[in-house]
Amino acid sequence: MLFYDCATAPSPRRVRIFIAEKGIDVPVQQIDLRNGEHLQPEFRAKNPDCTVPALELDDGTVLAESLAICTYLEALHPEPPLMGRTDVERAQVLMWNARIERTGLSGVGESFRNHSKGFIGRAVTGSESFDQIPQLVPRGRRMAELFMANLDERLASNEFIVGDAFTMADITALVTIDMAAWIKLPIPAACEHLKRWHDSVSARPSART
Ligand SMILES: N[C@@H](CCC(=O)N[C@@H](CS)C(=O)NCC(=O)O)C(=O)O
Repeated sequence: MLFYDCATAPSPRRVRIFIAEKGIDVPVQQIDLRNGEHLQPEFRAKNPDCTVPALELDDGTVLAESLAICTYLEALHPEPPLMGRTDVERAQVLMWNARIERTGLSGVGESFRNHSKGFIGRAVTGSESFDQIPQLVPRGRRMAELFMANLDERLASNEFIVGDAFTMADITALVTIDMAAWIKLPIPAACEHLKRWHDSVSARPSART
């Protein structure tokens, strides 16, 4: 098994945190996104989507997408459960994870990539080139603000995003909140539940990655 990572990128950090929570050892190869290594033929042949994270299995199968990779690792290493302990929890983890990706991660990503000089011509992740659209900068920020407000409401009555256990949904949200620093969007003072949760999940050893 080989994990294609990029130490400075948020999406593979989701898998790094997951692996650290599981306490497993997975060999890692760094992909230099800044210098476009993900667009070169060698990596493109592994993952035609040209994104990290990716996980190459011993039979040559390559899995991409954080959620797919983590679902596979959960099946191999069920303890501790990070994808939900019951059918309902498993569904809730998927529901919240999708919501966080659609609102928070997309919002922060759009706001950052459509503004940063480093992403001129690379406004969308992946194999194709897309121009920046300046109007998406404030729209993405607004999406991220709403994401934080909605999550704060959820965390008012839940220790973690899905009840009383740390899951993949918390990992995706943690990475999103930390990435929001790139667009200078801190947790608003009014979001006290979100702040309590963020302090708690950031203190886990896995979050240091
Ligand atoms: N939904 C995907 C997102 C993957 C993704 O966008 N990864 C970024 C790094 S955070 C990437 O590979 N970027 C390459 C690029 O900028 O073209 C996942 O979670 O696996």
